[in-house]
Amino acid sequence: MKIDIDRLRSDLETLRTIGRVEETGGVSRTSFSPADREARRWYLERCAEAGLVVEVDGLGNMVVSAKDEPSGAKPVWTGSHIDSVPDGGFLDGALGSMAALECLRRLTEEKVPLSRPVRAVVFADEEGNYNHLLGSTGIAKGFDRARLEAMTGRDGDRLTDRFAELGWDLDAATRTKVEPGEVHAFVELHIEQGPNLEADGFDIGVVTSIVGLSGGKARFHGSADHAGTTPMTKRRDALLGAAEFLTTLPGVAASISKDAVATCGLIGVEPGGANVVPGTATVTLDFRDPDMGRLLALGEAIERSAREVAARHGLTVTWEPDTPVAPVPLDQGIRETITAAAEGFGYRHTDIPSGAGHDSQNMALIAPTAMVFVPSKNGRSHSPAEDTSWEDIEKGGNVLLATLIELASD
Ligand code: HGY
Ligand code: MN
Ligand code: MN
Ligand code: MN
Repeated sequence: MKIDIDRLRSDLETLRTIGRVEETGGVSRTSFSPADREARRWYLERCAEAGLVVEVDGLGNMVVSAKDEPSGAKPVWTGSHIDSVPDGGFLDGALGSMAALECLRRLTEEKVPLSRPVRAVVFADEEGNYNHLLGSTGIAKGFDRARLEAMTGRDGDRLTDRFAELGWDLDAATRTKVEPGEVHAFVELHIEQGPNLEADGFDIGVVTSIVGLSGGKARFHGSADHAGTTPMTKRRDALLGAAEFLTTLPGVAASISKDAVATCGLIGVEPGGANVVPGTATVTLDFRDPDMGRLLALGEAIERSAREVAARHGLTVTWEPDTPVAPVPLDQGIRETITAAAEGFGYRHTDIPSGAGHDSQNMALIAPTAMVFVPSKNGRSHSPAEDTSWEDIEKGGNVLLATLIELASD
């Protein structure tokens, strides 16, 4: 049995128009933005058209079921996210979300006899406008009210204000946790977002493990002063300190491991005027390593470097760490099921680790979890240049469908 690639393609091409950036051809659907909300409404309509039932939890995670699903047995979940980074690509998350829906439609229309329900899921705020992997963290670990109230987005807006606009109840957002054992298995289809599958001519990647990731904000505090009258020797320029700190990051990462990476993707300067010496500079950090011990060491080394540089510049620094998301090995049994599915179709496959973060690493905390990758053209992602051939998308969808049938048949 195969997916309907024309229908999946049409869905992906329609979703691509929601939040489309005309100048670049990219997609801006940061979570809970007007574009993301429109995409959610569109997704709900697609589910309704297919006669499927959607449950939305307090964080906006959407879980889709068939009306006449088998009762009693724990469900198999599959899915991804439809939010995007600013000016990102049209496949990151969208592929796994729409392929999940396509698989559920195929299983329903073919009335495939299964012993377990298969459910399609769309996780909220995977890209971390407010919190990296927000929705799946809510499912795997849950959030308390204080954590949610403290969350701000890239525009400095508060998550609680977004929820108020949507009419969503913050208490419900603290009740999203799913207990281990409630989900029988989870599988996510995703683009590789790196160059390896394409370079080596593979159709399918069977993901072995997902990188550990963490982050935080370093806030440098100096003194806001007049840009014309304050001598260079008398300044406490917060941005100069932050800038020097950022130049230490490649060395700090290299001191931890060859796989460690650290990125600053957002800088905020206050008060923020061309003729004002910056009083405060805030830099975001995203850092990753495949090993948990090294990930924690990387966070400590980054904080140490920020403090050393701040001291040299006569600044103080406050470090606001994110909660680290541990690296996870993916489930051996499901990996074998995916491999067998790829072989059944005659697709070239290989085992591959993931350097990107995914909701799967949270799902792995509560259910046996695995991932299927398809090649990314030139390895590009988090960019409008992100692309994958429709042939490869079809292959990924077929492998996902065969894997779900197998997992829901035991
Ligand atoms: O940032 C990431 O790794 C992912 O795309 N959320
Ligand atoms: Mn992404
Ligand atoms: Mn993604
Ligand atoms: Mn003046």
